[in-house]
Amino acid sequence: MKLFILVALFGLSLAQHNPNIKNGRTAIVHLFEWRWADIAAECERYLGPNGFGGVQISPPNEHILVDNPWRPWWQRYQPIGYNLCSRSGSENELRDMITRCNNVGVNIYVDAVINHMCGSGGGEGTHSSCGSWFSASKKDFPSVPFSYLDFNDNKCKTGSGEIENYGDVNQVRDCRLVGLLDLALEKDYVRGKVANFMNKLIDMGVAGFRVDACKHMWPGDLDNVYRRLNNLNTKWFPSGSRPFIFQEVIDLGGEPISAKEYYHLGRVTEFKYGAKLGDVFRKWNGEKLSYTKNWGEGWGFMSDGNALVFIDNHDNQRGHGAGGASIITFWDSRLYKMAVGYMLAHPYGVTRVMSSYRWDRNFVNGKDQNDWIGPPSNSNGATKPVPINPDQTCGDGWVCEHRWRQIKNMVIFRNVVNGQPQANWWDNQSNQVAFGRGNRGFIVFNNDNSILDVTLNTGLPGGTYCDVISGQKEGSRCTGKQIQVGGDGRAHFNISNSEEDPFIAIHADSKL
Ligand code: AAO
Repeated sequence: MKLFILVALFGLSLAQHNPNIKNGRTAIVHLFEWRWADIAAECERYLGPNGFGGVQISPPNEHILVDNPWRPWWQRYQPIGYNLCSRSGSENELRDMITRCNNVGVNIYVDAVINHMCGSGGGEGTHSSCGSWFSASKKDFPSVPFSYLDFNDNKCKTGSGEIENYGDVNQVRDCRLVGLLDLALEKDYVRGKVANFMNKLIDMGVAGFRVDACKHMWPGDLDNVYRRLNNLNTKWFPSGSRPFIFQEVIDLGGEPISAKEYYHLGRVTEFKYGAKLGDVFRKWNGEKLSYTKNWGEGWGFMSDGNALVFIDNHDNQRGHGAGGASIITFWDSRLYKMAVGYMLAHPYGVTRVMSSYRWDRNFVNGKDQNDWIGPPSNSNGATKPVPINPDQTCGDGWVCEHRWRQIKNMVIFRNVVNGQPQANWWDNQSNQVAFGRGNRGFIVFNNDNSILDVTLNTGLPGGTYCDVISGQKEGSRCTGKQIQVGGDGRAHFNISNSEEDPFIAIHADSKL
């Protein structure tokens, strides 16, 4: 009996590590601050046809409206309740988007903000995305309803009621994170309301959740909430499928709360990944690309089966959260394409690609004063649609990194090599490296200040392959470089360090 329970528990938790991605796809894209209507269209016209497995969406819950600064992106991390109207659209638009994305094989993952409600200084009234009344000072959120009884203030032992010291586990989990009213997730009532919110989304067809601020919640409380979650909707998922759970825990070491406390519950965001790969591609702290021969667990990262990885996220691309200056973003586009390419070629982790919008940065003493600026919007605060240019890029300030040819083609590369082990590593003991994935794909990087000129064993069957970085295969022709692989699997590569994209990738489906 005990063994049975153990197996059942183990089974449940492992299931929540599975992204439930359909049709052998492998990568998720975060369409940060996109409207539901645009995501639906993007699933049909771009993500489905190009092999993207899923979309992380911005929080769909009712949120506070912040006037000062004007409509910052972070207002959506301040829930007013669990009605599903937000800056991205109405509940009907959300449901339509989930349906249309599922119908083209693209999963939806919801950013679930369940640690807290709005900031304690959020005022009183109906200044919220669905117009629900609330009072932050009275801790009253009637649309849920939550009252002052549903918050942790009695449990918190700091003088200010705030998290004052990340070295104190109790503070981090029982006090307010940057002033946000901290929900008492130990209460059965609160757990029930949170689970109802998530279950409504599951029943609408979502495939899982990015759970916000998990460091600030007790693993036992999360376990209880997750156990209340329904299986996924059988219209799109095999019966008995558990929601995919990936938990935001920032663990760069040096704090008593560590990522491993959450492994049994689902995957965890591996923040070391982007911070370290940033050092490597920037050549900071003496790092070299050749040192990544044992990239992944060999670098002290969490085990492969627990990790959700990314180069940058919506916080650290603008100096929030953690990771520091090494984080590479679209602002450093040349390095960014290489770093994202490396991530997508490498077998470690479930990968998430970032898709951003531009904002006017204004650095004062190294800090961006405009780190709050929300998505491209009209003056009334309504988010602008994402227009698609004739060359497939996006307009109106939407960056659409996921549509950059090099990144989109590496998402396809990852699908083509799915399940194949890393193979045929080569490096020059500096910043030129190459590796393959079984006999399905091969990638070569030159991040040195010299020319790469070398013949390598690719592991691929002989033939002519089209490089999917400088171009791509279109019908039977190649718009980029062509690579001849001999019958012995060997191929000659020449990459100048002055090229726009100093890397080459070929795979089974790019064979001419
Ligand atoms: C806004 C205003 C606040 C105001 C508040 C309430 O900005 O001034 O007080 O409203 O009115 C987002 C924004 C916040 C915003 C909030 C609500 O980022 O600025 O506050 O919405 O609107 C911690 C958490 C982590 C969190 C991260 C931002 O642990 O969970 O802070 N991320 C998520 C979301 C994020 C969101 C929230 C949570 C809240 O992704 O978008 O906030 O829903 C250390 C700790 C980390 C900690 C960081 C930053 O990191 O380890 O756990 O993250 O500090 O406080 C080195 C260390 C590294 C350290 C880092 C930074 O790198 O190695 O460990 O330094 O010091």
